[in-house]
Amino acid sequence: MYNSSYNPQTVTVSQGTTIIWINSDPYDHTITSGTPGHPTGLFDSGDITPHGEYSYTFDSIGTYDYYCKLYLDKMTGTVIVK
Ligand SMILES: [Cu+2]
Repeated sequence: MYNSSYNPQTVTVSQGTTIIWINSDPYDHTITSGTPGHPTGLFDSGDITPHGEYSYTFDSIGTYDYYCKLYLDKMTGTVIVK
């Protein structure tokens, strides 16, 4: 996370991959499954503080949208699991 965006915004990984997000911004972000205002409840990091990180293992094939709950800052990302 940097400049209020997820970099890269979309990633494709193999089933069983663990992704680690690191907050390189000087303010908090979250990794929340779903789309802005519509969490799916699959995963939610809670507030990730500056320099903090969060990891999640994607065990099932599919396309997973996620977003940041804070400030409605329009941060969105997608993990494609094949
Ligand atoms: Cu954010």
